[in-house]
Amino acid sequence: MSEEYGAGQIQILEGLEAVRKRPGMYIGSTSSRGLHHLVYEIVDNAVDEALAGVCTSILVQINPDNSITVMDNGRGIPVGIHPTKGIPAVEVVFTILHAGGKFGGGGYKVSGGLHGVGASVVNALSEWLEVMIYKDGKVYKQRYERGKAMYALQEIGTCEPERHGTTVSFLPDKQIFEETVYDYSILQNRLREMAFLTKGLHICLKDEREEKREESYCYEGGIKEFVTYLNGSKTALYDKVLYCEAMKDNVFVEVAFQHNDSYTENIYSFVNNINTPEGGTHLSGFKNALTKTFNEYARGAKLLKDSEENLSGEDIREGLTAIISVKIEEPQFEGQTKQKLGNSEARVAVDSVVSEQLTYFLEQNPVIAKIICEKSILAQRARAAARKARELTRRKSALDGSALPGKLADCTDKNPENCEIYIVEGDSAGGSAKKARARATQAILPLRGKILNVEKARLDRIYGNAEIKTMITAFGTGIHEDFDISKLRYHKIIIMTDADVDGAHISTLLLTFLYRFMPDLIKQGHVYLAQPPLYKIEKNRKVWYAYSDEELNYLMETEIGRDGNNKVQRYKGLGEMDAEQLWETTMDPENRILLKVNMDESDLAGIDLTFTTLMGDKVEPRREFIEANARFVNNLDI
Ligand code: TTJ
Repeated sequence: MSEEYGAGQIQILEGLEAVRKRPGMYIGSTSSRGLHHLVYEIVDNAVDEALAGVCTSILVQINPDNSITVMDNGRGIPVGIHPTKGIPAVEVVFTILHAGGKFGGGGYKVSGGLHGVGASVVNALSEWLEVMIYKDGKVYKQRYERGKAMYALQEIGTCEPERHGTTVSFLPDKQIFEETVYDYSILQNRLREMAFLTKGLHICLKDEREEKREESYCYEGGIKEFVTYLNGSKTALYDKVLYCEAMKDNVFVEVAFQHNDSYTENIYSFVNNINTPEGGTHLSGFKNALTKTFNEYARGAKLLKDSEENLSGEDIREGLTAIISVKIEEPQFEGQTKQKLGNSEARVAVDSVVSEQLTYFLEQNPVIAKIICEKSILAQRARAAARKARELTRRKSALDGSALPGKLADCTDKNPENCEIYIVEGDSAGGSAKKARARATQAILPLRGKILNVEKARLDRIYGNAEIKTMITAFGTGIHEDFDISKLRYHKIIIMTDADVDGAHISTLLLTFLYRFMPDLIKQGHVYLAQPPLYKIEKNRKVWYAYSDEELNYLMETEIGRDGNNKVQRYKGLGEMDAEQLWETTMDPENRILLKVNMDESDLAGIDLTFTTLMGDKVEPRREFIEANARFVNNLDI
């Protein structure tokens, strides 16, 4: 670039240099998460155009080199000279920090509340970025490398006068990101969610790398269809999805919900299209309205007698799937992770919109109203029974502080950081594990047979279940509202099951329990799956273990050789290994392979779907899921 920089341009570069120095401050992290964040940042801008009603379609493409192209048919970023910066508005957007805002038009910019760091951050963190604008029959282009404009905005040709839109392509910088390969399914989940949240918007995702894939999302019903989708693998209690929508005190409120016959509550809240996993004022406004309105209705309809207690919020939300989506001009985020909405006007708006429209709906739909009230009353009774069961266990352990389950072979070290607990399927494998273990740090808890499927049981049964009680006591953390992670007795909880279909099923049952009742154990990385080997190969008194078919083949081709005299043993279960083998292959911290169970908190809906699909009672979706995700068994990202 031959032009000299003016003072303004030097400032610009200093701004973007700051982004390159501390990328984490702007996009959270430089891991895979940050990498995908770049795409959302650009897509958010296009979605803003859609929310303004001037863009109907967005294409997101993963190119063969893992660069990304985002194309919209909006008005096109303005190209006129910016009144104070003296450069084209588009260049301001891509080179000045915090200049993501709209120009002219006095737009109601809502998306990007949490990310919202703007396109200039993406530019700063890209090896190169190119923007093309189609506007008034002309095509404009500019290219940047690591944030620096390579030339002034150029008019590069003409287009049909009807055509309008913006196309941005960028290649994330390998100097910045630890991971530079895009994951189709991560983009897929977020873009599908975006499409649900913006009714009528077409979003197309295209993968142009080796494995070509393409999918389009467009939901005329918006979040109403989102609820149907989430309840897809469950059994809905009634066929309507309740839906409210209104603008109230400058807050746009949209709520959709439907109950299913399960016992878990499944509510996702969003502010300006961004998920708020920790909820906030919009969520509490919704819960408040729901509790109040159903109690009023149940009393009025004499479904709840004068002598009976009010239904609690939890009772009414048992088996509820709901989406709450609000759009507000200046979202305030609170809490440690800044994922909790703080604006009090959102609480008031959601509460009043839901109360008013739900009261009307219940009066118009007495059959549905009754179904929900009756389910809530059953939940209320089960909860009272569960409370008794829980108090009983609590009292027992209070009498004798060390009342650990008899089946537990505890370790001697008392520092939880050093300690591990192996949850083992069956008494015989449990016996081998007890012999094999390092007594100081490894505790063994054998469980008998299949544990209770918590997706299909009410609280009273869950608390009454012996295997579950045993685990809760052994972990030491308590459960549900009593959960306290600081009391965790082992920093590694290791699930060890046979490497077969039954074993995978038991692992899934255990993970379901942990996910539903002690999600923090997973979130904070305390849960692991042991990986027992599938094969033992012996030749000339040497021994190898293979943990997959691929590994077996590899060993046979290389080290071992296919010639005659070697002996391959397929392990069907942990029980076939003696204590020494079990130690060597699966438990010895020096040699074992442990898979850490992660959860992607940006896709809670996806996780929920995984569990209800695997554990719920509809057979067809489960079969399809297992066929499509055979890898789940080996892949620990739930
Ligand atoms: C702002 O108001 C006047 C007309 O143009 C509006 C605008 O900024 N439109 C706009 C921006 N459309 N699309 C974008 C955009 C698209 C992508 C893919 C990326 C970025 C940074 C902006």
